[in-house]
Amino acid sequence: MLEIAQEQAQYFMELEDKYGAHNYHPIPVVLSKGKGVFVWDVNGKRYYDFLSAYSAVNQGHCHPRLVKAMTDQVQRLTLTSRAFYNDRLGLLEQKMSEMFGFDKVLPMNSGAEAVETALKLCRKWAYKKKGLPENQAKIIFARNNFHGRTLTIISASTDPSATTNYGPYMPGMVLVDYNDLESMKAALEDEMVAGVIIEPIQGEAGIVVPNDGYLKQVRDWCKEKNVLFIADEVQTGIARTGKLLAVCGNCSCGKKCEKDFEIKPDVLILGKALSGGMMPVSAVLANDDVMLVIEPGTHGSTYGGNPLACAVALEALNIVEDEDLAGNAQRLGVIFRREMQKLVDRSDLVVKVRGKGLLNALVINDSEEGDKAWNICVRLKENGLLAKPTHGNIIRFAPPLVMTEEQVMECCKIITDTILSFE
Ligand code: IF1
Repeated sequence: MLEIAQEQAQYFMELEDKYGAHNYHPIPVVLSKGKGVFVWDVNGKRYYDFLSAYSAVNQGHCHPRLVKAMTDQVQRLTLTSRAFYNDRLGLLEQKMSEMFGFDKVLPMNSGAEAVETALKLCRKWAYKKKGLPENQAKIIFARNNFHGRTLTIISASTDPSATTNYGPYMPGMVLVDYNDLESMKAALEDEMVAGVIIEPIQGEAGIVVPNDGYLKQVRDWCKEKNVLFIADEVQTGIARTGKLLAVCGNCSCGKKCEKDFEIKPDVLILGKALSGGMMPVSAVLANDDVMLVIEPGTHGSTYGGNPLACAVALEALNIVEDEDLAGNAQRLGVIFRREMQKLVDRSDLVVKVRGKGLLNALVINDSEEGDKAWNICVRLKENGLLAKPTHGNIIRFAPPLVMTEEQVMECCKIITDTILSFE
């Protein structure tokens, strides 16, 4: 039995290897079904999903309300292009405007496209409003950033695996150290700076949470210097960090509450969980003084704002509110880090747990081998829990936000037992 099962998984892995580009190195598991916090492989083995497709499936796999919204809409109208109006786009824009507190919404598809859109918006604003000379605008990025895979975006990447042999690169990018106010202050002295783009928590860098007050200070300096503060919340947004947005204040209500935005960005970028894992839906939000610098015909996308995407995204956001996913992420995140701290105290293999809400990471001590985190993830898989290493020795833990306390406790036990089994 077991042999047949392994053969079946092997078949699909070899198929991808033979016919697919080799741009990934996946954990050896072949998934075929998902429901809530669980996924199943082709042999019917069940796993807790602690990646959530990099935080795209915050609402849980195949949420019944999303399945319904999608199947209803897919039978009515899916794509019109933006050459015409449709009866879903305005409803989503209104919902997002009210929920996140911005005048306007510009819909795109992938996260990278939304980041590109925000960068274009920033440059255009710099020329039309700030009065910078033509082609001189610069945008500040933090080192170890991850904003996507396009040529423009990787031009600001400091990760050689993202950039090597992909040049020439886009000019106009300035790099500063993340979480370092000194280098940010110095960079903002350049009068050609139009914007600062930042992840409120750096994801790919290994769930790096900045010091309290860092983002607020950067935000204040941006205002002072008439520079746009652009928050890339593609990964941190939509309840993941225990708040509707990572830049919110301490409230966990998951609803619009402008007074509780610790900092309000000039430009907000969302993606991933905006569709709850159904399809690529992303968006850029800004107020009129910024967004209206883009005129008809100067930016767009065939699929951006399509009625299917809008119907799905509208329901995905309603679920976040109705099920208080922000509150749940906040509550369960505290429990997860408490339990993992016990493991850190017990095991020499784990150096640290860090994160916010249900976006957390364990830092593995891999001074001898270098592939410890990978081996731990493979054994976690065998023990029924899927996670992925990032940056060699860091394991990211980001389950769907529809988890229960009982399930979190069970998962903490799986992680603890698995790591202790290495000693
Ligand atoms: C891959 C990481 C996560 C993002 C932020 C924009 C985008 C992303 C903050 C682009 C995308 C992804 C893409 C995914 C791996 C992944 C990732 F490990 F690389 F860092 F989530 F943590 N801004 N992040 O995190 O969005 O165009 O992909 O829709 O396989 O490249 P996208």
